[in-house]
Amino acid sequence: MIRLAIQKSGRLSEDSLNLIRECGISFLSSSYKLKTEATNFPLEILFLRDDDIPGYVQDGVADLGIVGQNVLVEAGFPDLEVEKLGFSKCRLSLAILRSEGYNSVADLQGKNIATSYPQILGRYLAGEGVQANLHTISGSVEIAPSIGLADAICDIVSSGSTLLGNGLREVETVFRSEAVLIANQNLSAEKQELLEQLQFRMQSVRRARR
Ligand code: PRT
Ligand code: ZN
Repeated sequence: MIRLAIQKSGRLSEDSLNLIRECGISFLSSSYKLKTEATNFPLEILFLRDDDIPGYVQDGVADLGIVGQNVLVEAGFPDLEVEKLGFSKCRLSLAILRSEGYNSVADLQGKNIATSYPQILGRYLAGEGVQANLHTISGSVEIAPSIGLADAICDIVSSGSTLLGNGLREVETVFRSEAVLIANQNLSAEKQELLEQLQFRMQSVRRARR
């Protein structure tokens, strides 16, 4: 039996469940249960907060997980990725108030930037030779500039309408993300075999969708 952690409720949940079903795996799911067992494949599914998934897979509490690369890389476990899944595509971008001028990332030198992604942003800015003050906040990052809490933000963007609605404009793409399958790095031979079967089915599903 192999154990897969997916997001309990959020932007990854439906596509994760659909992918498992399209792999021909059947299971009962109720919104109250935090785990379920497949009926026709030796798979147990755990439903968790997405932020907890990388750590659980790293520690072996779960063998496999489905999570956004943004969360995986921010958690510090990029090496757990085994398969790109092609959904939940988004980008992590820097944005400033629309009324502010902007030439290049060097303009952010010494500025206050609010973000939920201090690790990814810190590495990006270091690579650009820019020193800024990062303020880590866990949600509603987009409101920070308009209430004077920060000069800029770095947050997830997909359509861009949230930035627009908060008077912000995107000035740099810091990181591109999509959902990925992750795996513990010390799987038993038996679990490794189950992982390979799952990857084979996921690749077939993606080919059939194209
Ligand atoms: O409760 P839990 O901790 O499990 O969930 P969560 O609230 O932390 O995450 P959730 O469900 O919002 O997102 C899960 C994953 O979906 C993220 O980690 C990304 O990998 C991916 N994803 C894809 C997104 C978006 N698109 C997205 N648009 N995550 C967040 N957003 C936010 C964005 O920050 C903005 O505030 O949605 C808002 C709207 O975006 P626009 O640009 O379309 O307006
Ligand atoms: Zn989360």
